[in-house]
Amino acid sequence: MRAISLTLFTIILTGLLTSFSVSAMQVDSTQKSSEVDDKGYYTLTVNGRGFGSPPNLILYDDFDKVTSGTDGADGEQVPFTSPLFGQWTGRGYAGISNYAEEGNNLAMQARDFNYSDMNRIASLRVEFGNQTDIFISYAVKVPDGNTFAAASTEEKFPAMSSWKFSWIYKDNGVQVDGKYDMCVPSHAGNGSLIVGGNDGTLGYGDSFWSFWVWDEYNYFAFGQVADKVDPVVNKGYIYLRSVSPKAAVQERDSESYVRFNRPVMFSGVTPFYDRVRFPGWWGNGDNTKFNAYYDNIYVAVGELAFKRFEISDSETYSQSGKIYTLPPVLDNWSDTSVELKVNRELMGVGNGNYYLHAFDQDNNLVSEGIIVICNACPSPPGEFKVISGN
Ligand SMILES: [Ca+2]
Repeated sequence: MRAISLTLFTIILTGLLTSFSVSAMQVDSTQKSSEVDDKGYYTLTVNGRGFGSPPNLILYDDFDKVTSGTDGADGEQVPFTSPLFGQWTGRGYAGISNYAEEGNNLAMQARDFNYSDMNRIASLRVEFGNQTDIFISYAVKVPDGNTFAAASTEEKFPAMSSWKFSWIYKDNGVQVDGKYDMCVPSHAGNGSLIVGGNDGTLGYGDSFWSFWVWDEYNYFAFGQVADKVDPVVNKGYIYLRSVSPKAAVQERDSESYVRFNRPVMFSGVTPFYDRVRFPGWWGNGDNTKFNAYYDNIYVAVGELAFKRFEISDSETYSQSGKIYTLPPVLDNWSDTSVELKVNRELMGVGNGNYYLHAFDQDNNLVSEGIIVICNACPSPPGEFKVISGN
């Protein structure tokens, strides 16, 4: 998806190609473990070539990790050690994030009902040092019986700006203060969706009307890689994706959307950030019946942040309605083999099939639609058939 305009580099590389072969990232086969590990996850081994170095994974939390003694229950506090990989650094406000239990799945509640002021915002924050490059993905829903933030009735978008779904920022610089901050994304009123913060705006995404589903999860991904010479002057790469069972994949990036075809950083603002929190903020209007669940939070930083493996419910990536970024086991990552962890909650008759999609560090979809979870294949109930290869 990203154009490479390094003509000189291309000329030099063309000369080198006579003596070297360039190995692009490619998936050849997959294999899933038959049993879960001690934390309750299946291991999906991906074999191929050109995997290179792993991304700098900071955190992965699907809130379902089995820990000794307790694995969370409805209304219990989510500990900072909740993530399968990494851990939370702190909170966004005084509000405590509690588990939400829905069937076999656990998620995180965005509201603390013990507060009525700003501290009712239950937000978890992870810090990672100064960075210019990031990729995040997560799932979010408004459960049945609740409203969208600032909406007085269910299944409506309010007129006012009401919900910053995640907030990437520097120090505590979420105000107009010269410290980078970016809401990814923000509901800006009447269903409009914007990627912007108090110290700069990148641009709009497809409106919430076009994809948002009620009582089910919506899947967001956002990433950006800044130019390394001058991130304020030279163009970087910016990407936003929204997905739901209603609308499939909606993407905008620096090549498809003129507003994203720009430098990542802003003049007069710190050209880096060091943390992200979920949710970023919610408020304004009538929030009597607001609550939301967050799940499957993935955070990677650094120049390789876009390199990743996702599974979705469609063989064709663009037609996916549910997408999960899978956490790699960094210690077992090699150029030809990567181990990924798969949530057991995705397994089971009735959950459909899932397909693996691989992206390289430039956000190119390099491998698509390898079936890896076969809940709906013709096999005895409860037996998960593994198909290797494509
Ligand atoms: Ca979960």
